[in-house]
Amino acid sequence: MRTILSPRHAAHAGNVELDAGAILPAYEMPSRAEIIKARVAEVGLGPITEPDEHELATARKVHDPAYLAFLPTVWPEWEKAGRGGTAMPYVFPTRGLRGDVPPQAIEAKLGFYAFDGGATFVKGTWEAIKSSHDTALTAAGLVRSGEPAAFALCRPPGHHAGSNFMGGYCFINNAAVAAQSFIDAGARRVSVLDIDYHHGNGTQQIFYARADVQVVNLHGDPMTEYPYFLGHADERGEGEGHGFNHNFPMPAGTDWSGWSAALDRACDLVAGHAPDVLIVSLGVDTFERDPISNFRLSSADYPRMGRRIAQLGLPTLFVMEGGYAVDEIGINAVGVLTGFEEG
Ligand code: OKP
Ligand code: ZN
Repeated sequence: MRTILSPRHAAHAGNVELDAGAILPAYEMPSRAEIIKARVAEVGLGPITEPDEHELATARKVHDPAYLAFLPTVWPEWEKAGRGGTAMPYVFPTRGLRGDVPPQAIEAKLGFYAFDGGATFVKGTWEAIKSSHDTALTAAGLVRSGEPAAFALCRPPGHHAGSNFMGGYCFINNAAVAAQSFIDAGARRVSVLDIDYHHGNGTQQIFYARADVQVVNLHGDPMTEYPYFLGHADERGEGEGHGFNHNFPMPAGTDWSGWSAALDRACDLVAGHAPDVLIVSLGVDTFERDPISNFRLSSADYPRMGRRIAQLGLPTLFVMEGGYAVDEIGINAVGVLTGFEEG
């Protein structure tokens, strides 16, 4: 299968994050994408090409246009306010505050459009966000034009970004934009299977009231795992979307036996939806040595995962999400794809 990757992802670099009492280099770093790219080349998965530029028109159907318009203004406004370093949200309109009045100060706008401090900006962040969005849409175009599968090597990731908020290293929800692009091109049903360690709260929120895009999530139990405030098993969708959202929260320490049982159930749900296309939100932070996660999958499990997904027999778009064990991220992410191709 073809891999789409933009060199512009690397403009999002040098940012820091708050982590357990310290300010550290962000875990979501450029080497992640470069190491996956090198592994794609090493195993000969297929050609690696750059994305085409895409308008934000499709993104405006899954994100608030005012939110999308805010993203490119962050760094210029931050600089204009005399600041440098990393622009980061730190004050939020939680319960008891006004969440309905967009403020003017840049530090206030950052919090207005965020649910955590993990969506950080440096000078090149918007360029990288846009390139990641373009990557998802270009790879989706390959699948639309008949490729059985494609790999959108997106960076930054997207699954925590909702209709009008960023968070968890995510800004534009690349998988959601891709899903919308398939619907716009005539797909009647799409499934998003999110196998990142963290619940894809943004994807769930965007499609929660919709029956056309089914969202199935396998993840660490939000009682103890980020993003904490969404991802429970009783969240089934609302209105027309009721029954089209499925969560499989699992305890810390889950290994292949528990995880693969959930994957089997998730795949049965996807098959039941009979989608025209499957989008896999591919995170490999389920790995036993991931520095911020608590599952126990081994490198040998990733090809198994790919083979199970291939059994669905669906046109499939893989969209890169998380994975922070950088040394093994190439082996693990590409392992899913080679397993898929072996079927
Ligand atoms: C993004 B994706 C470390 C704690 C975790 C946010 C995790 C975001 C994960 N500072 N903070 O789903 O892989
Ligand atoms: Zn994750």
